[in-house]
Amino acid sequence: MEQTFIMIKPDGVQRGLVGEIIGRFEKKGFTLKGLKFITVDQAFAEKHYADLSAKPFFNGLVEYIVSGPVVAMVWEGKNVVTTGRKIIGATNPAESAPGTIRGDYAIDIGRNVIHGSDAVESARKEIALWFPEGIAEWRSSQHSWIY
Ligand code: RTP
Repeated sequence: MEQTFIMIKPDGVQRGLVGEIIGRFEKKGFTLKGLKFITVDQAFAEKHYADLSAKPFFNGLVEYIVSGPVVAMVWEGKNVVTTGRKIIGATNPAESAPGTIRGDYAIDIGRNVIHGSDAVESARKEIALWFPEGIAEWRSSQHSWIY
């Protein structure tokens, strides 16, 4: 089953949006497979955003991500990468549709509340980076009928 990596960024945590954001993924029907509350250091943030290292906003982005705790999560379900990005909304909140997380709760691209993997392959890499210890096991198969 497809998995994606979702992170509530420091502004999302500080603004008290954790419950709201988790609720949206839960109510959609996706399955929570991993969750941790963590403050990362600069080297880790640079690794997570390595693909963007040449961008002019890279240093500011890293500074933002290390500025406080984030909620790192693994969500699972059919098409969860693409659908997760739809739930999150466009990168720039000025272009995110109302009803999306960024459309409802963000204004600036540099403080856009949440991250979601942009492809199955990047999700795999990000989950390995953020959850090297592995993720929780759902021992019962009873939840399979929910989805
Ligand atoms: P994310 O990785 O956080 O889900 O964002 P994304 O794929 O939608 O966007 P991406 O282009 O990968 O950019 C990653 C994050 O960098 C910040 N950003 N700032 N100041 C700027 O012009 C600018 N552009 C991007 C945003 O926080 C964006 O989510």
